[in-house]
Amino acid sequence: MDSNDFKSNDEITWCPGCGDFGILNSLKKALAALGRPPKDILLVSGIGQAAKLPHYIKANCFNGLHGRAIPPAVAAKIANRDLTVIVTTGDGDCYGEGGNHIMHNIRRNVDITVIVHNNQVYGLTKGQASPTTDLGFLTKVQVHGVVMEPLHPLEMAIALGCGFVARGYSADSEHLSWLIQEGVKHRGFALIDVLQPCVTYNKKNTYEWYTKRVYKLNDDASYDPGDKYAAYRKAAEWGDKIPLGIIYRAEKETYEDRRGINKIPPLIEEDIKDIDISAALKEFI
Ligand SMILES: Cc1ncc(C[n+]2csc(CCOP(=O)(O)OP(=O)(O)O)c2C)c(N)n1
Repeated sequence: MDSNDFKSNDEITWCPGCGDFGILNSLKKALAALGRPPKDILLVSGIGQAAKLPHYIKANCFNGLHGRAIPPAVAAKIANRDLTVIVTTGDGDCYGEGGNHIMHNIRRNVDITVIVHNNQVYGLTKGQASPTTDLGFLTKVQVHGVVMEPLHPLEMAIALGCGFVARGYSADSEHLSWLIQEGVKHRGFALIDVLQPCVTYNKKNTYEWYTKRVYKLNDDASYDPGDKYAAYRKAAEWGDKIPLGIIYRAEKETYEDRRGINKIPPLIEEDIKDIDISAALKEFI
């Protein structure tokens, strides 16, 4: 398989140069390398520029409400565990409106992969501050600068017990594709936060700004992603140097293990022909 097996015919409506293109290409490469056909893949998103990504890949797609991508992804995985379920979401969608869902689904630990396109703004709605926007950043709404401290998603995920916490960069497609493959192979909830320049609304954290600072953590054999406290310190590193890679990894029991779900046939295989739904139909139609 190659990336072309996942090509969709939808017209792409992102700005030229948007970091979302790098994430799209990396995901297609990763899916090709994983070798699963489009019928076995479900991409789930909410609303935003990032959330348009599933339209641009040939696979199953569920495009729901703003901030609510994770709940249907979790439900779909539990009902049909043979699917590879991947969420593509923005920093606003995932950490803002969907903040509750990411927190508690990290705790639930269903086997899905969440890719956050972190451009540090609300791109679709024209550049307002998101939870990851830097303190003091000026926008057309935050005209005196952002007054709230930014949320640190990797530190949050490690503190919540997420078993796979990684950071990618949209301009390093080979590396991001590898991270996505590792995230999908991980059993349990995997979070991949991707640094994604927004060429229209974030003139601060540009390609130039990131490219000068990022370095690859997993090139350093002495770094142990299994050491939670070292990982927490790494996740907090931000400034002249910004680490990319698998920051924290731990094998854990999943929700499916704890509930014994893997031992019974998936919901999708249940025979529903004898279930009488006439009363429900009468009430709601
Ligand atoms: C319930 C609800 N609240 C707000 C909106 C408006 N809205 C749509 S997308 C969005 C933010 C998108 O930002 P982000 O998730 O960071 O994605 P990006 O567009 O930057 O990729 C907002 C506030 C909405 N559609 N629904």
